Amino acid sequence: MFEQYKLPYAYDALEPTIDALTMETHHSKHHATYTATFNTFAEKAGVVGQPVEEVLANLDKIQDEAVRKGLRNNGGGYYNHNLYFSIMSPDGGGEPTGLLKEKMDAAFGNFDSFKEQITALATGQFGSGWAWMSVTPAGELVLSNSGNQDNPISLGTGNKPIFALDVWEHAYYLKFKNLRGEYIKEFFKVVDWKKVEELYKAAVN
Ligand code: MN3
Repeated sequence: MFEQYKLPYAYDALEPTIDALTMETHHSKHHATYTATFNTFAEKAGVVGQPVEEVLANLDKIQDEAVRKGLRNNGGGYYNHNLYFSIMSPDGGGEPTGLLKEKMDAAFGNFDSFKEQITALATGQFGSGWAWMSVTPAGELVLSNSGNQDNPISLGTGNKPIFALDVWEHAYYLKFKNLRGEYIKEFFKVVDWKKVEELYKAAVN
């Protein structure tokens, strides 16, 4: 059984940046459904017990097309939201520090430049999808975007995501309506950079 990520904060804890109804719907409806459906397909594929990363990295080994598609979409939805919810915090915001700051400045110039680049990827993602910061096998940071519930693992890049920005409309529509750019600008107020740094360190170990 793949367990849904349990939020370490209340649904209203990210107010006013992310409103309580959006958080509750996102976690208790959307993510709960991805998790349940992923478990159904994981059983069909016989991959229960494997880490989700391994399942997503080995989709091409699944023969049955419907099962492969089910794992890609729902395993992706499961993994992506686990990461997204875990890098937000009521104590978030500000800028990266320590090793993460060093690495991000080396890769993107400075924090403002990082924000510009990831914002361009997130606003430029046509339709539903995600923007990512990931760690390459060489330990370098790279940015990307992807459609639907794809991610750098399921796309076979070999990179490990450490930062996920959900730009499906369900992530912002109740509060921000069609203004994806406004949501992205606000999102940075709740990013837990300490958590992202932890994920960076785990990814390079
Ligand atoms: Mn979502």
